[in-house]
Amino acid sequence: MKIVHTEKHRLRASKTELSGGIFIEPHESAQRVEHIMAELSKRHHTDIVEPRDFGLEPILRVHDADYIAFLQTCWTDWQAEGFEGEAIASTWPSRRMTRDGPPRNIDGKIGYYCLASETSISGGTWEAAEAAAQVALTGARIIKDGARCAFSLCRPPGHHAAQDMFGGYCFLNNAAIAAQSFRDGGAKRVAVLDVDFHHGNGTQAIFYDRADVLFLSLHGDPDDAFPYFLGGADETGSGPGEGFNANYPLPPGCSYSTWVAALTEAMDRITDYAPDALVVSLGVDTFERDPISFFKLSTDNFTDYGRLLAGLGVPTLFVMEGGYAVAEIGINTVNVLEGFESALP
Ligand code: 6XA
Ligand code: ZN
Repeated sequence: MKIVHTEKHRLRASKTELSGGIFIEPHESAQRVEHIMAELSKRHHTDIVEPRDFGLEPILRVHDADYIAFLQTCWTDWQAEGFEGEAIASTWPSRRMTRDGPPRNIDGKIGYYCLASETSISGGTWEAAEAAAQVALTGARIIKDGARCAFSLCRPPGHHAAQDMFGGYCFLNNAAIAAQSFRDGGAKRVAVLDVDFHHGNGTQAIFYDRADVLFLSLHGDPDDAFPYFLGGADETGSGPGEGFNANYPLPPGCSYSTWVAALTEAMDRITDYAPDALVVSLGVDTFERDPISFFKLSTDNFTDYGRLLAGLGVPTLFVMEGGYAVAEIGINTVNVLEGFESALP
């Protein structure tokens, strides 16, 4: 399968993550991609292509123009304010704070566009995020041109980013941008299946009132896991999108047999929907030794569910999301891709 990759991911080189009340080295690091690339090479996956440049237009099909302008200028505005560290939100339009729209001051503005404060913005963040969106769009184009599958090795990840919000290590919603590009390229129905440990709140928000994109997510129960404030089983879509959103919240310690039972239900929904294309938000933080998650998938389980996904018989774009057990991230990711390819007819 073709793999889309760019070294521009390195421009996302934030030094800090707010975690448990202290600043730590970010879990979401360039090393993640290095390990995936090394494993791909070790297992002779050599069909690696650079992204094409589709410009901003397909990104603006998903994200608001004022949000994009904020991402482009945040770091310069933050520095101009005289702040010493990386740009981090500390004030939000929370309950009972009713003033609408972004404030002028960057310290207020960043809170307006932010959903979680672990994620800082620093020099190069916008450039890397924009490149990751092009990686996703290039993967979608490869499939539109007739390939059965492709892997967009996006970094930074995307599924927490909504129309006008960043956080959870995400800035632009790569999977949603790819799904929208399938629609704009003529696909009638597109499914997005999110197998990352965390709920894809951004993707859900983007497509929540639409019937042309079915969103399904298997994730840690939001009562126990980030992003906490979305991802319940009762969120089924709204208006014309009613019935086209499906969440499978799963408990701490979730075993592969429980997880794959939910996957099978989600896959049945996809089969009934009969999409022209499938985008898989591929996070491997479901791994048993992931440092920030609580599912119990083993390395072999990734191969197994890769095989199952091929059985859907739908052109499939894999888009990289999370996974922080760095030593095993390559093995687990490539296992999904190889499992999938091995089961193609
Ligand atoms: C830290 C949790 C961020 C989760 C990032 C992730 N507050 N999302 O892996 O899929
Ligand atoms: Zn995740």
